[in-house]
Amino acid sequence: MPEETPLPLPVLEDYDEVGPLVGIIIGSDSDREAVEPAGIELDERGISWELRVLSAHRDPRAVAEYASTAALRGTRVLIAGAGMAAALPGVVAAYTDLPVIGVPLTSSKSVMGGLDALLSIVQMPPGVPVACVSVNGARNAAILAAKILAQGGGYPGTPGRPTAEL
Ligand code: RP5
Repeated sequence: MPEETPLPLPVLEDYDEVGPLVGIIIGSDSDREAVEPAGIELDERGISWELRVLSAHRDPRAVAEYASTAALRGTRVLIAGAGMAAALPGVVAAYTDLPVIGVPLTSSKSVMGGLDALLSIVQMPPGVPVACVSVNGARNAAILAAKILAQGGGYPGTPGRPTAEL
């Protein structure tokens, strides 16, 4: 029998084949500083992570590709931070079965210090849940991600850590 060649998955071209345990997505470069505490917290816990800037409004196709392939790469939890009409966590949740933690962020154009983003993230319709931490609560998002990972024995080196099957 001829050796089977895996089918190419063009959407994965930009990403490492095996992803980190946690994927952090933000809607804009201007959100970077606000989610830094999440990266610091995950580093301190020895949990692998990556950060992507992908806007639900400006580049919805890239968001769909990233979210729909994250589990395939072995990622176990997604954190999505955005400000203003923060559709990002909800759109990510629409494309994956992974748990999604939304972080409402304050931006220079926020209404009431981020209330706009808080409501956009927390008011998901029934059937598409997004966990929501406080406004600018990136550190809590990382701690929650760690707790979710601990339930499945998903820390690096733990037997059962999923690997990508491409
Ligand atoms: C949201 O709009 C982003 O998450 C950001 O918080 C906000 C403003 O984005 P920029 O205009 O700074 O790119 O989509």
